[in-house]
This record gives sequence, structure tokens and C-alpha cells, in this order.
Amino acid sequence: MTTSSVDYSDFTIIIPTLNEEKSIGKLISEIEKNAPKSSIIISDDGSSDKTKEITESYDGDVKVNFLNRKEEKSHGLTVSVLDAILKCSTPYFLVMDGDLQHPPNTISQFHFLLQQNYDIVTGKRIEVIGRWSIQRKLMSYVARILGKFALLIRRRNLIKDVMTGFFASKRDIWIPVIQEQKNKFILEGYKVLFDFLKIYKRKLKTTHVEYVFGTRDYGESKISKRIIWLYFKSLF
Ligand SMILES: Nc1nc2c(ncn2[C@@H]2O[C@H](COP(=O)(O)OP(=O)(O)OP(=O)(O)O)[C@@H](O)[C@H]2O)c(=O)[nH]1
Ligand SMILES: [Mg+2]
Repeated sequence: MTTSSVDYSDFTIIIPTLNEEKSIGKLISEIEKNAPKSSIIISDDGSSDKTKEITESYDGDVKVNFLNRKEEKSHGLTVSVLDAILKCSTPYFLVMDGDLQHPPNTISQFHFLLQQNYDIVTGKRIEVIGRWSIQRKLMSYVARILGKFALLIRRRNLIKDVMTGFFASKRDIWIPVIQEQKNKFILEGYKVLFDFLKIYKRKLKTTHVEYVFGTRDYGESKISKRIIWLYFKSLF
């Protein structure tokens, strides 16, 4: 599977952003290299830095759309991803962070697996490079276990890392769920895939791609205590 021989015109990469001027330009050029002819939707919640200008000045081979959510009534990572999926015009999409923590050189694997008819392909962290505090590690571990448990008791599809924000899927599976049950997602939250799995009752064919997660090199984390609280509340 060489990147150069593959056509990614059936693939949209969705990137939720809030002040990612330090990494967004590099990420777009990495996507251009790793997924030629793909589309990108930058779903931005009103960045006050140069994220918009950098995105709009891009003039390369992939189609980049800036979805400006600045004036929307509801803001948040989850609602930004859902709105981008509704705008997606390709059968397949991938959601990844804008801060380069999700490695663009794995994009081809997600695309390949969707073409093999998997419904959901998730990124599974095999290692975290850089320093994560003990609290962050513990929080991540507990959140994962509780998330799995919450899906298990509801008899929903289980996946390796239910907390991941790095995942790919098929537009046609998501659109009806978003159109009919958007209010069941925690729109302000961070766990869009987990919310989806909690809602979705049919059997899904799932697999994962392993990757090494970097700690943030640029910009600032937007995770707040409120976001973490919203997640724990959503479990039950
Ligand atoms: N549209 C939108 N994007 C957001 C929002 N909050 C965060 N993001 C973006 O979502 C992605 C993930 O957010 P991060 O702050 O990196 O969260 P994280 O990766 O769990 O935390 P760190 O490891 O500290 O980076 C980044 O691309 C952010 O810019 C939001 O409210 N709206
Ligand atoms: Mg991050």
C-alpha cells in the first residue's frame, strides 16, 4: 500500500480546532503528503489566533474547507465534529486533532481499512511519548475502563479505546444518527465516538490502527475540569 498510488478523493479529514495556529499549517501539508486528493474540513469554534487565515491561505492539492462556527449558538469539540460530518461529501471520513498529536502518516491505514468495509476504525495509543502527569495517566485509564463498562451494560459495540478522538468511519452510518439524535450527544464534550457508540444499536464491524501519541508540542490544551465532569456524567 503506497500512498502515492492511492486515490483519497473518497476521504474527508475532519479537524476540530480552537486556536491551533502553531500546528495547523504543518498538519495540512502533512495531509497533502499522506492523503493526496483528499478533502479537509477545519471545524473551528471561533479561534482568536491565525488558524482561519492560515487555513484560508493554503493553496495546494487537497480541498480545504473552513467551517466557521464562530457565530453558532452551541460550541464544543463534539458539536464541531458532528456539524462537519453533516457537511462531508465523501463516503469516508477521519477525525483527528489539530495539534499534531495524531500522526498523519497513519492516515493511509485508516483509509485502507474503511475500504475493506470496516465501519469504525479507531486509533489505539500504544505509547505516550513525552511527559504525562500521573493524574492524567490515571484519569485516562479510569475513563477508559468506565467507558467500556458503560457500553457493556448497555450491550453496545465495544472497541479497544472508547475514549479516542482519532477515528474513521462512514458518513452514511453517522448522518441519520446525527439528524435524528443530535441532542443525545454531549455537544460541549470531547468524546464524540463514545457518545455515538452509546446511541448506536446495530452491530458494527470495527478494528484499530496502533499509533504513538505525542504530548502537545504547540499551542495549549483546551481540556477543562468541566469537560472531564461532563464525560463522567455521561457514563450513567
Ligand atoms: N471546534 C472546537 N475544537 C476544539 C474545542 N476544544 C478543543 N478543540 C480542538 O480539539 C482537538 C483536541 O483538543 P486538545 O486540547 O488538544 O485535547 P487533548 O488532545 O485531549 O489534550 P492535550 O493532550 O493537552 O493536547 C484540538 O484540535 C483542539 O484545537 C472546541 O471547543 N471546539
Ligand atoms: Mg491535544
